[in-house]
Amino acid sequence: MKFCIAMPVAAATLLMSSTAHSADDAAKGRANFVAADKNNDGQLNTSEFRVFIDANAKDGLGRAAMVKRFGAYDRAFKQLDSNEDGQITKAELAAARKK
Ligand SMILES: [Ca+2]
Ligand SMILES: [Ca+2]
Repeated sequence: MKFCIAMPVAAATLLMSSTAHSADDAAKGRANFVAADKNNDGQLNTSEFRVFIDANAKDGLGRAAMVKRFGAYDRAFKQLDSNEDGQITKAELAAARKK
């Protein structure tokens, strides 16, 4: 398989963009978010984000499997964390989905 170096970045950008193809996938994504949010603050920190990506990868959501394969968690996190507070909110995920 051939992947260019820019792939992880593209994967991060597209991480959530293709998850809304069906209501079912969107529901899975939301469930994975809640499950990954271990401290129940409605946001994902970097370690919770890894759990979220792994769960999405397992469900075949978006490009999560690609982020996982490339180990591009940090890069994906930085792209999604638009206010750079080290937490990813549902709003930030939703915003990324619209890009
Ligand atoms: Ca959290
Ligand atoms: Ca944030």
